[in-house]
Parts: sequence; C-alpha cells; structure tokens
Amino acid sequence: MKKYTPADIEPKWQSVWAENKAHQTSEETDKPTFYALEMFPYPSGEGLHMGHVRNYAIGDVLARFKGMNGYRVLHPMGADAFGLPAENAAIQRGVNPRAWTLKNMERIRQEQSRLGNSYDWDRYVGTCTPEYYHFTQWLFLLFYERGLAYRKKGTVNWCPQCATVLANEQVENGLCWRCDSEVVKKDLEQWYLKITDYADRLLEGLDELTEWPEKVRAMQRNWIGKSEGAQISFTIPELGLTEVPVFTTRPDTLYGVSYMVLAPEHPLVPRLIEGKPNEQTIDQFIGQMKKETELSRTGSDVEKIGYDTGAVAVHPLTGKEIPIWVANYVLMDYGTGAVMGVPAHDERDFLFAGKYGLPIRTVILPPGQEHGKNDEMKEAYVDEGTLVNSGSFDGMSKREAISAITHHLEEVGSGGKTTTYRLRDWLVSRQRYWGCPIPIVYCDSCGVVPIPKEDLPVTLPEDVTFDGKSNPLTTSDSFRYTSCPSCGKEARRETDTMDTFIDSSWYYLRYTDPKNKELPFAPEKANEWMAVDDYIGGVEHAVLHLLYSRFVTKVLHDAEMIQVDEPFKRLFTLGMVLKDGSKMSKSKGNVVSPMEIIEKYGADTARMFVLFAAPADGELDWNDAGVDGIYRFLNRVWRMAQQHVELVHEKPEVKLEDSVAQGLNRLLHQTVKKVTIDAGDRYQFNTAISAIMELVNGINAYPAEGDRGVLAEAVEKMVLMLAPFVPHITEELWHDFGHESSVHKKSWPTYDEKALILDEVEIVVQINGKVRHKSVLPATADKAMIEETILAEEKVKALIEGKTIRKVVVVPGKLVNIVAQ
Ligand code: ANZ
Ligand code: ZN
Repeated sequence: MKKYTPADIEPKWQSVWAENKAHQTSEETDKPTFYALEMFPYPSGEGLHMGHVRNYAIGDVLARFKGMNGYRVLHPMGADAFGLPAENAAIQRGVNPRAWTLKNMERIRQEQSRLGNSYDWDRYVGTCTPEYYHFTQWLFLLFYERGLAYRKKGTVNWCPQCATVLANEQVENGLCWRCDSEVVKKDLEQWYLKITDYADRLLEGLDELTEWPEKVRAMQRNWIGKSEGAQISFTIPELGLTEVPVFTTRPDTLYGVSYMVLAPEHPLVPRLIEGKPNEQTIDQFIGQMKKETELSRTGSDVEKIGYDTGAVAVHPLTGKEIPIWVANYVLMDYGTGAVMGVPAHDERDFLFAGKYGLPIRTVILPPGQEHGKNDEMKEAYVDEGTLVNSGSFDGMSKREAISAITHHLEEVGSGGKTTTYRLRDWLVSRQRYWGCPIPIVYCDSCGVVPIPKEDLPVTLPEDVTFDGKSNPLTTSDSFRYTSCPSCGKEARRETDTMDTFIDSSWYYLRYTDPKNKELPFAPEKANEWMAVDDYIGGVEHAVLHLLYSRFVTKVLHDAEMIQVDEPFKRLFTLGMVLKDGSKMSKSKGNVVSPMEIIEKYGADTARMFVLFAAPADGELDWNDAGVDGIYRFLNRVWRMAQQHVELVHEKPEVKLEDSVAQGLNRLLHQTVKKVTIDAGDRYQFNTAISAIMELVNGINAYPAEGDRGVLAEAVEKMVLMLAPFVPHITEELWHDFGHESSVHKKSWPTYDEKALILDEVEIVVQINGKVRHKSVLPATADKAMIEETILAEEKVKALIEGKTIRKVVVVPGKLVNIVAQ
C-alpha cells in the first residue's frame, strides 16, 4: 500500500494549485458571494508563529467550506508592512528598512503557502508599497477635504523608547502598546483625525453588530464612553467670571457641593493662585501632573492629592461660597476639566474630603431613612434615594431631581443638559521614517497646502540617516524642501508619517480592487463584496484596529464610496496559543516553530491540531502528544481510504437492506449534519473534527461482508468532509479514488433528516431499580406498547416469577422499571 508522506504530497499539491490558480477569486457572478478574511500579519523577522497558524487555519476552513457550499469566495492576504521594527533594524544593524521588510514579506508568504492556505495571491497587498500608500494618502486627503483631518497643538502621549507620539488607544495602562515603556506627556503640534464626530454612530452601530463577540462590543462602548449629564456654571467673583462650568452626571446632588476642583492644567489655575500662599506649591504640582498619565492620576488605588487655591466660587443656586481646589484626580481632557465636589455621594470626593477635612453634606437619603447621619458615614451613598437639604427639590427621587434641577438651571441660565465622551480624536502623526508620508506641505505664503491628488504618491526618500535620535525624514533635504503646489514658491514638506493603523484601517477594501491605479477601489467592486462576512483575528485589536476600521468605513460611506457603513459583519476572536500554560515567547524559550512542525508532520497535521485541540475561541495549550495523535489519525484515514480505493471507484449501489448498513448510513448522515453546522456556522471546529473521527471509527468497525454501497459512500464523504481541514491529504486521496478534478471544487455533502431517525432503540429493563435485561424495540413504540411487549418477554417473565407486580414505570425510548415483590 502507498505510504502517507506529507513531505511529498503537500508541496506537490501546493504547486499544482499555484499553477492552476486554484485559489483565484472566481468570476461566476451568478453565485452568492462570501468574503472570508483573516487579519493580515506584520512581517516581522521571525516568520509565522503558532497564533498565525491557528488564525489562518480557521479562516481557511471557512473559505474552503463556503466554496464547497456554492459560494463565490474572496479570501485574500497581505502584509501590514509599515512600522517600527523595520526602522529599528535599520538603526541597530544598518539594514535598509524597505529591503528588510520585503524580505520578511516574502518569507511569510512562503510560509502561508506552505500551510496550504487558499489565498488569492493575485490580490496580495503590502501597505508599504507606493501602489498602496498612494491611496492611504488619497484617503488622508479625503479626510482633510471633509474637515476630518486637522492639525492641533496639544498635550500628547510620547513614548521615549519608540521616540514618537502615540494615540490614546495605543497607551495601555500607561505603557506603550508596542514596547511597554512608560509613556510621558509632551506638548506638540500634530495631525488628528476627527473620530469624535462619529462617536454616536460608532456607538449606535455596535447594536447592529449582533454577530460580534459581546466582549468586543462592550470594550468599544467603554472606549467611546458616552456619558449624559449636565454642565453647571459656577461664579468666581475675584476673576469677574460668571460662567465656570463643571460637568456632572449627578445634577441632583448640586445642594451637596462643598468645594470645587479644577484639573491642575486648567487654564484658570495660574490666575487663581497668583499671590496666594499656595502659589509655589501648586505651580510645582502642576508641573508634576503634566508628566503623569491618566492612569497614574486616576487609578482607584492611587492616593488623591490636592491643594486649596485660596480662591472661592459661588454656588449657582444657594449663592454660598465654596473653596476651589486643584487635585490629581480631575483630568483636563474630560468634561470641562472642572468638577463639583459632592463627598456624600461620590466615592472619590468622599476620600478627598475625608483626607483634607472638607465638609460632607448629605442630600440624598436611602429609601426609608429619615435623617442624614454624616458622622457615621463610612462611604459615599451613591444609590437611589430621596432628596433632602435641597430647597424646593426636597422629596424628589434622584431621577426626578436630575431633570428638575437641570431644567431649573437652564431657566436661570446657569447650565443645562450635555453629553461628553471619553473618546478623543485620533492622533495620527508619527515622528518616524517607515510609514506613509502625510501629503501636506507648509508654505510661507499659502500656509498648510494639501498635495493635489494627481501628484500622489509622495514617496519615501532614500537619502536619510538613521541615528535613532530624530525623525530620519528630517535628514533628507530632497524630501523636506519642495515647492508649494499652490503658488510654486519654496515650501517645506510635512515630515511626520501616518500611524500604521491608518494603513490597516482600509486594506480589506483594497483587496476588492487591488490593482486600481485611479482610486483606492472602485465603488462597484467594493460593493460586490463588502461587508466582510467573516473576520478572524486576535482580541487585542478589540478597540484599536476594529474601531479605526469602523470609523474609516463610515467616512467612506458618507463620501459615497461604499454602500455599507460597517466593515465586518461577523467577527471571530480566537484564543491564544500557550505552551505549558503560558504564552509562547522567545524570552520564555517555549516557542514551537510552525515550520518545524510542518517539516516533521506536515501542514495538515499542524492545521488539524490547532483546530482540534481546543475550542477556537479558547486558549490552546500546545501539546506534543496531541500533535502525534493527529498524525496517527491522518495515517489511519490514509490507510482506510487506500484500502477502499477500488470500492469507491466502483461505486456500488447503496441498498440499506440490513440494520448494520442502516446504522452506518445513519452515522454518516449524523456526521454530515454535525460538521456542516459546527464548522460551517458555529466556529466549533474541534467538535466537527471529533464527529469525523467517530465516523472513521464506525467505518473501521463495519463488517467486511456488509452492504458495500454504503461503505463506499461513507469513505468518499469522509474525505470530502475532511477537505477544508486537511486540504493536501484529501486532494491526494481524492485523486487516488480516480477523480480528475480537485476535491476542493466538489460540492459539500448533504444530509437527509429522514436518515437520522432511529428505527429501533434499545430499552433497558430494570427490576426494582437494578438493570436486568435489555431489549430492542421500534423507536416509535409508545408507553402502552412498550409495557405490553416487555412484560410478555420470556426472560422478563422468568425474572419476576412468583412475585407480584406493584408498579411499572416506562420512559419511552429508554427504560422500563418494574417494581415487584
Ligand atoms: C458631581 C457628582 C456627584 C458626580 C456625585 C458623581 C457623583 P462619568 O460617568 O465617567 O462621565 N468628573 C467630571 N469631569 C471630570 C474630570 N475632568 N476628571 C475627573 N472626574 C470628573 O463621570 C462623571 C462624573 O465624574 C461627574 O459627575 C464628576 O463627578 C466627575 F454624587 O459630579 B460628578
Ligand atoms: Zn504656497
């Protein structure tokens, strides 16, 4: 018998597929479309890791499954190829970032092919190529034309290690998302995209994304952080100001205010402290706070620190004076940068007031309580209740008071309803070389001038120095100095490049029309495929990439470039691959290299293992014995199929005359049903594979003299069902069966619900609760018939001889219990 040698058959079929362009997107426009997409990789110098293998295996199974189910499938791949590692390699090893990246891209492409993934390579997209970034620049200009790209000076997050600014989304717990360095604050003039204009639509859109994991939707909701409340104006007489607003979600607690707090960076602070006793201390405090991150100031375990400015504010309703403080826990870039302190009903204020001896005034009583007991308070009371000490609003519920007080403030001109968001505009400037140049020049006469679209792309220069200290683009005179597109005079080019998340926010659209030289994509091409039906990737992109892509899609929708306004219909986030319980990493020395596994066992084993070893959304613990087990299983499949080559070829008639043949037929239909639903619809690849394993066992146990028709059919369909999971071995076996065309072009097997119905069932007979006998009855038998048949059986009669039957309990399809004494 021919031996299973993945090292021969896998490369063989891969070249056949490449030659035949087997994975090219088909032009059969009468078929329904299916867009299957895996997040494209960053082409690092290390090649693919097991997480990639798992990600691509899922996408590939879905793409192949849909193809076999009559869809016209788009399944593209590319590389997210701009970014810092290339530049760091240039700084550390003197290599050219472009050459370094292109080499890595090629390597990854080879490895992806070696996995047997069915990508349409003709649509390959690398974001660092001028053909691609031409249109990243085009998009930037579209944003600019629509008033959605602007330049602003402000306090930004700066990573000293990466020597560049970061967007808010790229600061995780105060650390740089890429290198984990502590992020500091800096004042710089930078480009922003106005994602805040889309805050409400980004939020509302989440409700429609019912096929996204709830976890991801919740993370985006939190990130957008919509908060409804009121703006309330206080007066500061010594500055002659009547409208210093605070933002609060609890206007009902207005009578409980005992102080006001400004963020240390609040523009009024220097004027308030001038000449006051705390002036120097507060000045120092401001300097210190400017360097700190949001988390180090507002984390729940961070101590609250503040200083009395010595100035007072006047309450808009009571006219009473309250002290104005500055404190670390109030942030300048949220709400108005000013807060009304209500210690009795806000936890942070409670701690702050306790520490600095500020008064605590109860204005909300818990239901059923008649008096406030401030001296006994151990924590702020934040729940529902009834208003007290609140003038004419006494007796109202929290909810009533929120609207009544807000309404009253509106009437007296001291405030009103307002909504704030946590979301900030997307800071997209990066002081780095290996990114997409921002297509803008600065002219002394004309100011900020966008490069005309017909002059794109602005390409990256080669005459740059990588010293690791400053933006290399500033070292290229040929790049920096240019002429103004509008007046022709000398002008300077913007030397910042774009955040690489812009590159990846639209690549899925480029795949629909990858060679277009005029536009990022033709609307009709994108509309043919969008939205992506299945998008598969890591949960680490829950906010960053997935939020940015949604934003960009909405802008392109508004620009009438595309019909849909959500890019990804269904999202699947896969779990991590671990080894011995911890994440595979170089530093832990526990990395299992995909290419080594492929060399040893073949790509089919690697694919099947990552799909089988754990549910796709859970963590997968790498386990060598498990890989071995899969390899043995594929060998078993191989031997069984080889044994039956003649039989399958012959295709005897399926007769189903005896119960053994009917049994195998039923198992076959059950398996088809389970695999179709689990793998095709529920991302349950592990259970789908177990079902096929059971079928293999069933075929193995089938008697040699049994009905040959059903056996041939079971073997053939088993190979068909395995095809999306293990594309090489199945292609080889399929051809061994005598077929000329590819197994991957065959239709997916169907199942017959009728064949699933059991004709007969085994009934357990218990006597006084003990199992004594088993009997086979028609599956359709009802209670009365079961009881009658069982009691009439000789064996049963013998067992209860001499006893009186007290009771008979019948569970149809399962058991009969006879109580006899
Ligand atoms: C008075 C008050 C009383 C508040 C009370 C809460 C409870 P969310 O839900 O996150 O929007 N706040 C407003 N601006 C702030 C800033 N720049 N820095 C820090 N805290 C700020 O929270 C809104 C609440 O956070 C606001 O409502 C304000 O405190 C505080 F019993 O105002 B509240
Ligand atoms: Zn000019």
